[in-house]
Amino acid sequence: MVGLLLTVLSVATQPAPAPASLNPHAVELFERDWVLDQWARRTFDTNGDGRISIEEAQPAALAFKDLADGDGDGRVTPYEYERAREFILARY
Ligand SMILES: [Ca+2]
Ligand SMILES: [Ca+2]
Repeated sequence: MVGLLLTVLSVATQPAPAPASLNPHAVELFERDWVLDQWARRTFDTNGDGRISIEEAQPAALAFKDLADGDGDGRVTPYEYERAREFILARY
């Protein structure tokens, strides 16, 4: 009886697992490059704290990939990255 209660309690108090879809590396894209960071903060800093969090970096990284992947093969090459960076610098 006590054992069952303990089992129920330990299940109930376990922290919720982090969403599997979060990519912790997405945020590095913006920490590494101020041009991308500035661009991302305009649209994706949803809580307005001036920083791109891991959660906020997910849609931002997807949007950057859409913007940068000129030939649509699903990968951003260093060349495409530089072109996208120039585009952002010129436009934003
Ligand atoms: Ca934020
Ligand atoms: Ca590409």
